[in-house]
Amino acid sequence: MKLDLRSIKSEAKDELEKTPDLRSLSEWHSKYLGKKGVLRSLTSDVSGLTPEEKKELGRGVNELRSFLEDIYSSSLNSVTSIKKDKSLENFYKTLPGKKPEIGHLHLITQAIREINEVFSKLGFIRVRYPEVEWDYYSFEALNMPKTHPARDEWETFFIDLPEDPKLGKVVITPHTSNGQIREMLKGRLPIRMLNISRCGRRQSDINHVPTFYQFEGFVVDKDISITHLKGVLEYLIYNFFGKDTKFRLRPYDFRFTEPSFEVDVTCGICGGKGCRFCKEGWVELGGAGMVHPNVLRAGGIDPEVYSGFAFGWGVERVLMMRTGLKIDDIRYLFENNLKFLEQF
Ligand code: FA5
Repeated sequence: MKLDLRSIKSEAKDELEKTPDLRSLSEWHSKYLGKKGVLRSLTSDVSGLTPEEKKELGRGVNELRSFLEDIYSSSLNSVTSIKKDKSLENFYKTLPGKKPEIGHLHLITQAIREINEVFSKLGFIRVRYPEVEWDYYSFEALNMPKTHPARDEWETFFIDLPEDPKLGKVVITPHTSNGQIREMLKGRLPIRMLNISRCGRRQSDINHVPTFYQFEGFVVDKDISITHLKGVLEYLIYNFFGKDTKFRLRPYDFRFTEPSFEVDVTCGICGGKGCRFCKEGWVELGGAGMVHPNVLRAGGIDPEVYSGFAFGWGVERVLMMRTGLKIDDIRYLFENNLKFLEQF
């Protein structure tokens, strides 16, 4: 038995010296020290031994176990420390680290925040109304009955949901003017509303995208006149584009305002010379006008006592016309291409 233990000891030691890595070390450990290992097998059947022989075997096996455990743990240490050293081989202490990339707000979010700030100085309060809306709020209550040809111009996305007998179909709101009706129905006067929202239309070209943002200003009070509207529009243009920017009001026909205008500014991409985006030097930012009496009535307000003005402009167009940002295709703002967005 003594001989047996001695040969196991030297065999195990030789084998351990040939274990280069963690995997073979662990195999060695199971072979000698594991539950079904060599040491266990030595004491598995001691029935034929005298008490004296059992004692001697027990002592010998314990000594061998502590020897094997010692050499195992020092081999384990040297294998893992070799590993550590290897990982340090390519580590240059003086090499500058890589900075984590930090993103920034999307250009449109930045523009929305800025628009909100400019308006808040005039006392406008930002509100949010549904982007998925009933036909009634987007068209019908805005003096645009179902059969009116003007409704075709909006190229609306209709949602495949059951119609409501009173409110009609479900649509992706094609403009922020739905907010006019919803704001009036709250029953609080006077109104100074700023509704910024995502809108949708079946359009895509150099100056139209299917998903875009509008901001709608809506004021209702006693004695509101067109001079108030003009004053606010001027304030906006000078704040967004600077005092030298030229703008013009073109008469237009919106069903919910009377009189109505479209507002153009000189193109910020070409400085008004004419380019692929503006064609003739002017860019339309949005519509404006005095609130139609029928719209006030739909909102439960007496047009004999109150009057108001409204305007709805495209956030993307305003952003594009700011001098310095030579973005000449609105679709860039919508595509989320990082190579484009990282430039700003
Ligand atoms: C309207 O949407 C009216 N609701 C504006 C209004 C409000 C008039 C209140 C009177 C009173 P229009 O369809 O012209 O009007 O759109 C206004 C602006 O939204 C456009 O000038 C443009 O800046 C932006 N816009 C419209 N469609 C798109 C589109 N598909 N992609 C990007 N911007 C768009």
